[in-house]
Amino acid sequence: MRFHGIALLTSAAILGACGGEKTPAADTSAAATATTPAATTTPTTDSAAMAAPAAGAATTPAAGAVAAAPATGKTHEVKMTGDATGYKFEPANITVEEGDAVKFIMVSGGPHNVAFQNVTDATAKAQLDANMPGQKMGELSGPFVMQPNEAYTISFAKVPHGKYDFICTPHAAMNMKGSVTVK
Ligand SMILES: [Cu+2]
Repeated sequence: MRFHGIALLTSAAILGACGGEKTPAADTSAAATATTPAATTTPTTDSAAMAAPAAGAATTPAAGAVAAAPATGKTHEVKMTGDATGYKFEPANITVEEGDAVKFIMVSGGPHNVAFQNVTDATAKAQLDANMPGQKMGELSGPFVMQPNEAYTISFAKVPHGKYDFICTPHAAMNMKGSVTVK
């Protein structure tokens, strides 16, 4: 799934190219609101490059032709903690029904995130990625959750049965990881 990488790159290009202007972009998606650090970049004259990626950025969720599937079942809670005893997801390994959601709650020691690893099945990868909201850091890699009680919820609707391993990117070296098994 190269589209997301391209979309991110083009989003950055848009911000870089248009950073000095106040022209409202056509897309009002999270991509436009979440990233502001490029404002210092000098505007360029490459208007053609601005127009094309704008359309791509606006349709990012549909790039893989997979729509997010809202949860239809129960919501399971997983705490994300970090303190003197270590960094962990609690519980680290859970089993859910297809259609359930998992709500990852920031408790301490953030920022944390949820980044799925080694998802090889293309269908699973596309649906899971589509079901991950917000300004992702990359494919299957959720945004940082910073504040206590802030949460990040992922629907497992239409996600194929299987075991999905994930890590917390900032704390991967501290072995902060877990799994969701969809049965
Ligand atoms: Cu973490």
